[in-house]
Amino acid sequence: MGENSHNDNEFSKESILIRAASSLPLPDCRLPSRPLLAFVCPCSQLFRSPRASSSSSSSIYVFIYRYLCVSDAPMTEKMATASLTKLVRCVILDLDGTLLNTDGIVGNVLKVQLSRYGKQWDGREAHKILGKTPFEAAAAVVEDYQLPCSTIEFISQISPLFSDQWCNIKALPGANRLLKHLKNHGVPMALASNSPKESIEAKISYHDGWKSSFSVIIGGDEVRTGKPSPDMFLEAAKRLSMEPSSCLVIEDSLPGVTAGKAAEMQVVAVPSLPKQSHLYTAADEVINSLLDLRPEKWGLPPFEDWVDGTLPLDPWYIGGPVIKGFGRGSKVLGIPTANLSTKGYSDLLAEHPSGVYFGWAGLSSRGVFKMVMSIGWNPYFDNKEKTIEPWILYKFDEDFYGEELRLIIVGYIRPEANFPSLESLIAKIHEDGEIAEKALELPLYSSYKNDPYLRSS
Ligand code: ADP
Ligand code: RBF
Ligand code: MG
Repeated sequence: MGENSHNDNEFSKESILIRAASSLPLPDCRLPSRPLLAFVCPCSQLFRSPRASSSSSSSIYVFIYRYLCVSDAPMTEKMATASLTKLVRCVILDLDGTLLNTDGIVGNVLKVQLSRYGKQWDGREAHKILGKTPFEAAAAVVEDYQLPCSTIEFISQISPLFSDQWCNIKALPGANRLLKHLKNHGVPMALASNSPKESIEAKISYHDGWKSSFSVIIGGDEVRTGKPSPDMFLEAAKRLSMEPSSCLVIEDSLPGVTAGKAAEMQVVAVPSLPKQSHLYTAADEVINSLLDLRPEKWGLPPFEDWVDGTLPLDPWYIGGPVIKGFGRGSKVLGIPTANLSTKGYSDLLAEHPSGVYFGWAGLSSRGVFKMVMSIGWNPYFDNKEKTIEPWILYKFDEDFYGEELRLIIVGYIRPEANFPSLESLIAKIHEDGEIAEKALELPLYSSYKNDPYLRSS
């Protein structure tokens, strides 16, 4: 094993576990040709999942290429200890904006009530109320819009409007998957929201299996001060009988992240508003959506549903005539994207996180083809609007602007990213193309090729 080898005795079982977990290659990381550490280990010591422990007699080879921090330097005791602090045993989740897509509903309610005062709700102010307690959020709106009523009066006006909407709130992409996964692996979960307990219970009652997923549910009315105070998370840890350092908090709002760090917990931020991730510097990790959560980074069991670099999704459908895109000459770069108008699809687009997806493309007079696409703001170009950029994995001799294009999106590959150069962006897009090309051969995805939606116009 050469100069980077280590004596097994230098590491406790716990530190082996975290380093084994963190050895999973992350996107964009180049692995050194030789592992930093290699050893044979019984499965029972390596994994916490009940399935692995039931086959405790088997051993596996573990090759450590990379530590949690990006470094080729040998791991010191201090670093091993730092890795250890990342191991968690339970998860505390926020509700609105983290598990539930409440942002649209909040906007709709405020739009309705402000119009009664002759005012117009401006969505750009959404960040001001995100993660606040209901009282603080209402007070901010009353003040910003100079409403001729008290905060309490305003709350009593909007409360029934909100209650009418609870049944319409959708789970955010990846929320059901995450809850099921953690529940199946026996990871204790708590729900901690600034909303009153009664509203939490009402909202989650529309989602099968949610209530029973949580050992603890804490509402803003059950603690003295809501987030950003750590009270709620500390109370959740106490009721779960866990140390704060064993808790992973998942939060979409800045007050929530502040609260989680103040409680000395590990915090993953999933910002619910676009282009905000740079503000979440306090979080231990910022991800784009729950689809990008890697539980193994925190010592929790990894998801088992990724297939050859792709995550199968419930399919969704979008179509229309091909329109002119940004005119950046993508065709010249070998990645033409047949843009679709986003008009009429604003709800669908808002529902799906930005990222790289793949599926099947039908062109009315040409047939059905494999397709890989990005949805989002193209961070490299920092677009102002969320767009759909489908690259059809076929070489056409001519353009087909105006033709009817039908897409079925069947899987997810990765979040959108920024790149240091156009060359590296193009290389990554080609890599996405290869992943999609191969995955679409799998029966799991290939069956959609025959869907009549792709052939009708
Ligand atoms: P724009 O800025 O208009 O999107 P692009 O350089 O991205 O221009 O070229 C996109 C156009 O190229 C599409 O609208 C389509 O007419 C044509 N085209 C040719 N081959 C392909 C392909 N394989 N995938 C997508 N579009 C293609
Ligand atoms: N743009 C980005 O800024 N970041 C990305 O990670 C990214 N990924 C893409 C993946 C695929 C498969 C495709 C087709 C496009 C992607 N784009 C991305 C968008 C690309 O910048 C855009 O299509 C071209 O610049 C044309 O406008
Ligand atoms: Mg294009």
